[in-house]
Amino acid sequence: PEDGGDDVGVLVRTTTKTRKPSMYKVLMLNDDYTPMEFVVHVLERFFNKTREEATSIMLHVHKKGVGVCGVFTYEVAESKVALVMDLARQNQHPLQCTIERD
Ligand code: TYC
Repeated sequence: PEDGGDDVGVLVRTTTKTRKPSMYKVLMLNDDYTPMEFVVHVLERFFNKTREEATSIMLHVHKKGVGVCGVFTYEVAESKVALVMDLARQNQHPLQCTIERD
């Protein structure tokens, strides 16, 4: 090369590496004792469902044994499960809620 060709180059990254977080389903489990109205209330309060959506999910869980309340990042999913389980315990209902990798 005309100039001697011994330039030292520096690569500069122009984009930022980001990683999409893994998502987790919050699952509601059926049981024989928790009142239907309590489950509907939980779905409205913690999962921002309308009364109609909440009723539909609750009935699905009641019939099939398990249903999805929503899909969240791990920390949000764990936090929602804790809130649901705390309220259920306070009201002496055996309602169970868990998370599963989406
Ligand atoms: N099976 C309960 C009943 O008959 C209702 C119920 C629905 C409980 C959904 C839990 O996640 C649940 N009272």
